[in-house]
Formats: sequence, structure tokens, C-alpha cells
Amino acid sequence: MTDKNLSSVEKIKLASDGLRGTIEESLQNEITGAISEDDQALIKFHGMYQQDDRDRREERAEKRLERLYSFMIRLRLTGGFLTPEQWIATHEIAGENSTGVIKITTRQTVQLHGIIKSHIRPTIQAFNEAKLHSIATCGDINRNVLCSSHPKQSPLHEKVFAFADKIAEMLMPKTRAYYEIWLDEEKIADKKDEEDPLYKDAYLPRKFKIGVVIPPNNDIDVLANDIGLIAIIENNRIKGYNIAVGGGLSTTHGNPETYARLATVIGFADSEEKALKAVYEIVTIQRDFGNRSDRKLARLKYTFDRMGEEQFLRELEARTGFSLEKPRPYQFTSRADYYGWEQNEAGLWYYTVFVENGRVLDDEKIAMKTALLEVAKTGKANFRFTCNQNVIISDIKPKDKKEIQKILDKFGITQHTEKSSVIRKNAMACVALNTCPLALAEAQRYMPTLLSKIEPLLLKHGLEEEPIIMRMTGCPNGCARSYAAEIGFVGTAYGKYNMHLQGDHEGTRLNKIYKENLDEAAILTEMDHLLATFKQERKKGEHFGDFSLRKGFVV
Ligand code: SRM
Ligand code: SF4
Repeated sequence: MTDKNLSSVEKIKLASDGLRGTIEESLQNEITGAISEDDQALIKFHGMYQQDDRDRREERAEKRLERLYSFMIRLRLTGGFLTPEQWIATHEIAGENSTGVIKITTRQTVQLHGIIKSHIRPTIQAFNEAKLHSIATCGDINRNVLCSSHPKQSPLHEKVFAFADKIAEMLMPKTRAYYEIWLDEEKIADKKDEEDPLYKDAYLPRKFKIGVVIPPNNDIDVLANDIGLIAIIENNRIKGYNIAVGGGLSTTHGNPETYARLATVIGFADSEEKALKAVYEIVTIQRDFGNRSDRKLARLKYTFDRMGEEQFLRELEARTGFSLEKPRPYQFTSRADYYGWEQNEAGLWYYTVFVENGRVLDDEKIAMKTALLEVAKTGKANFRFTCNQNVIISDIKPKDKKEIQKILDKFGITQHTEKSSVIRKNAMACVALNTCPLALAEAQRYMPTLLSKIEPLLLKHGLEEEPIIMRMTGCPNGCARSYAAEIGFVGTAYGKYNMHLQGDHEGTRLNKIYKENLDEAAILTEMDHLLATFKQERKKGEHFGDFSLRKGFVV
């Protein structure tokens, strides 16, 4: 490809001197709360986004003030794991430098919002003291690696978790830019020391996502990833991993060339070593064959479809030096968090807390943030985040369970988790307004209200125990994986949503647009009608998504 055809982000990466750009200068510029446009592309590789408070845009414009700029920082936490000390540090850093809200994301990590420019370095430094960092959690590079969250999922959970960690380590970038810019490490003398055989100078054409799942619970929505690894466990031994390629959910309204896609299972690797090699080489294929001129068509899903499965496999085989075996059978039967208390094979206890849309804060309803801090202060539980934006209070010894239970009861966490409706506990919404620059409509600020209006409809039709998976995003990028929901709402304009139906319960079939641009009244009318039909005509045990497909609601 000639330089002329490269997208502007490609040129910025190439000229960035190992992702350094002019970030240092941008930070020192006190005239603005923003950083230069090129640096905005580069800091993503350091795990941050420049944003502004969209609620205050008009007011600021009227006063001829620049937008109220701040930054969001996203941590790298493979499999979503934090020690109690790290939770305490995150709690304190959030209070000192951000809005105070700790946001659990749909990819098993946490984000802090509202960090002003001069607070970025102190934030990163404080995280570093807690042995936490945000390297490569955004940008055209491999992101946070997901792993099935709950240790009760398998006695081999720790091993699978360690495998996910190996993938994450293998795909880390080599540049020392993060350490120099944010942590005052001395500038690297010989650039050869940070040569990156994997990412080279231009990194990947687009973001890259990997997840490892332990069937039968598809709790991480494994097929939504560029690479999904499905652990094949027989007789308590990990036999290897099925490898799925080309997942990705985003579409662009009005651009028919873009589409959501679930990953295709292309084969089975019969050892961890082979699976790691295959993952590495799939990344190099995307590096070498991915579209670097049109970012809308640059994800691996488009590369895979352009090449075709056969050519892709041939290329992979040539690079790895071995063939993948035929995929092994597996089955997903659910896609859920195990709320409340559960014990794993080793006898340790786990409490999954329902955190609505992943927002950990103290509000008039519940002091979630204080409660979790109290739990952390005991030093007797770890924290594990789920891809459904919840937290599992983890690894509690039987003798400590009572103490943790007492804290959960005292702050109403147990009651909140038990009493929240089934539909609410299965729902997710993305961040959207007021921080997401791409939001066309509300999501996490509106979903709770919408659910309060849908709950009475479920009661009316006697469906309040039905575990329907409903998700909402403020735009078609799909951050709360709305295209993989049984009922998906995708924002089109303020107060308007496309409604999607026919996704399955387990995350193996995407939904399709059922009705466009619905406002709240129209959504509730549709829901009333759909639930009534479901109640009357469903087969025994049939999930809502399968029912809506059988009825052919989407024509
Ligand atoms: Fe996302 C961009 C939030 C998971 C697809 N996503 C964004 C940005 C950074 C907006 C931006 O580019 O400036 C959002 C920041 C909002 C804010 O204020 O915090 C944002 N995405 C999120 C999170 C926080 C949603 C949440 O409420 O939890 C999730 C963070 C995950 C993480 O910890 O890394 C999040 N994003 C996802 C997912 C779900 C997943 O990966 O399982 C998807 C769909 C799967 C996929 O990648 O296809 C997703 N986000 C996107 C896209 C579309 C990518 C594409 O292929 O075109 C964008 C826009 C882009 O990259 O240009 C985007
Ligand atoms: Fe923002 Fe759209 Fe992602 Fe929601 S789906 S967080 S609105 S980019």
C-alpha cells in the first residue's frame, strides 16, 4: 500500500517515535485542557481517551469557553482480577483524581472518568504504586484479555486464567513510551532496545480483542472477540482450545459495508503452546493483511471475510508450521453471572454483587462504593470483574465468610442483589452520555428508568422470572454488545432507538433490526405486545430470543 492510501491514524502512528508523539509538550501546554489531535490518537495506546462533558457543551459555548475537557483512563486487568489492596488504591485514586465513580466495563476492567490533564500523571503514578497500569487498553493493539470470571466454572479455572495472562503478556508492546512519559523513566538511549517484531512501527490496523471462555457458560461473549478461545476440558484436563476468529460487533448507521459478526470457529489447538503460537500468528496476519486505509473496514472480521476461511487457514498454517485440528464439540447453555454466594471446588466462597451498569458509587439508594471498600479493608477477599459489568467478591476462606456477609448485609448489598429483578440483572448498557463523544442517545443513564417501566409489563404477563437478555447502546458501536442480546436497543438519535430481536440466549446468534427509531412510548407498546405473545405462544422452556426467531418477528 502506498503512503497516500494510508488513513490519517496510520500516518500518526508511523511518525510517533514509538507512541511518544508530542504528548510531553501537550501536557505542558497550560492554555488548554486538551492535547493536540495527533496526541489524542496516541494516548489511546497508553490507555486513555480525551473526552469532554457533553452536558455542558452548550453552556460553555455560550460563554465562549472551550469545552470542559478531561480524560478517561482504563486499566489493564487480564481476566478482571484485583487484590484488596489494589481495590483500596483504585477507590482512593478515583476519589482524588476523577469523578469518583469506578466504572466496571463490559470487558472486565475498570475506567475512571473526568481526570483533568494535570492529574493524568499523578493518577498513572498512583496506579503504578499499586502495581496497576493502563498500557494498551485502547488503541490499535491487543486490548484487555478476557477470561471466564467465576472460579466455580471449573476446577481448572486458575490454569485457564494463567493462559489468558500468557496471551496478554505475549502481545504487549515493546515501546518504553508509557514509562518515560508518565513514570519519569529515563529516555531510552538505543531505540533498538524497544524494537517490536510483532507490532513494528504501525501497530495493528485497528483495535484487537481476545477472550478465553470455559463452556458451558459463555459469560464473556467469546464470539464477539477478534479471537475467541474456547477451553475444551475433558475428565478434568484441559485438552486444548478451539480457536474462533473474526468477531466484532460494530456497524455504522447508513454504511452497508459494515456489519456485526460473530467469530467463526476455525480449528482446535491441542496444546497451550500451539494455541499461543496460533494466536500470535493470527495477530500478524491481521497486521499484514488488515485494511490500513479505511478504519471502518479494518477489523479482523473484514480481513477474514475478504481472505475467506480457506486462504486464512493456509496463511496461518504457513506461519505457524502446523495445521489446526478439526474443532472439538462444545456447548454453551448460558451467558450469565452467578449472583449471590457460590463455592468452588477448593471450598473457597464467592459473592457476585449486582452492580447496575457497572457503576460503583454511593447514591441515595445504596452505598456500593463504601461497602466494597469495607470488604477490601478486611484483606480477606479479592475482586474479580465480570463481562456483565459486575464484581465478584472472591476467594473467601470459609472462616471469613461470616465477616464478609456481615458487611454485605450492613450496606444492603445482599438485599440489592437478591431483590433486583431478573431482567435488570441480565441487562447491560454502555456509558454513552455524558462522556462518550460518539453517543447519539443515552444508555447507562436511561436504561434503569426504561427497565422500571418494563418490569410492570413482565409482571402483568407473569414473566418476571424470565431471564431475557436486554442490552442498550447509545450508538451502533455495540459497546454493551447490544447486537448479541435477545432484545437490543441501539441509539439512533436523542431519545430514539432501533429495536433488535432474535439474538439467542447463549450469545451464538446475532439479532436483527425489528423496528427503527422508536421512542419510549413506542418501545413500551412493542414490549407489551411481544411479551403478551411470548406468554401465550412460547414452547415449554423456550427462551425469548428463540421464540422471536421461530415467530419470524423480523421480516
Ligand atoms: Fe467501546 C469506542 C466504551 C466495550 C466497540 N467504547 C468506545 C469509546 C472509547 C468511545 C471513543 O472511541 O471515544 C467509549 C468510551 C465511553 C466512555 O466514556 O467511557 C467506549 N466500550 C466502552 C465500554 C466502557 C462500555 C461499557 O459501558 O462498559 C467498554 C470498555 C471495554 C474495555 O474495558 O476495554 C466497551 N466497545 C466495547 C465492546 C464490547 C466488547 O468488546 O466485548 C465493543 C463491541 C465489540 C467490538 O469491538 O466489535 C466496543 N467501542 C467499540 C467501537 C467500534 C469498534 C469497531 O469495530 O468499529 C468503538 C469506536 C471505535 O473504535 O472507533 C468504541
Ligand atoms: Fe459510546 Fe457508542 Fe460505545 Fe455507547 S456504544 S459507549 S455510545 S461508542
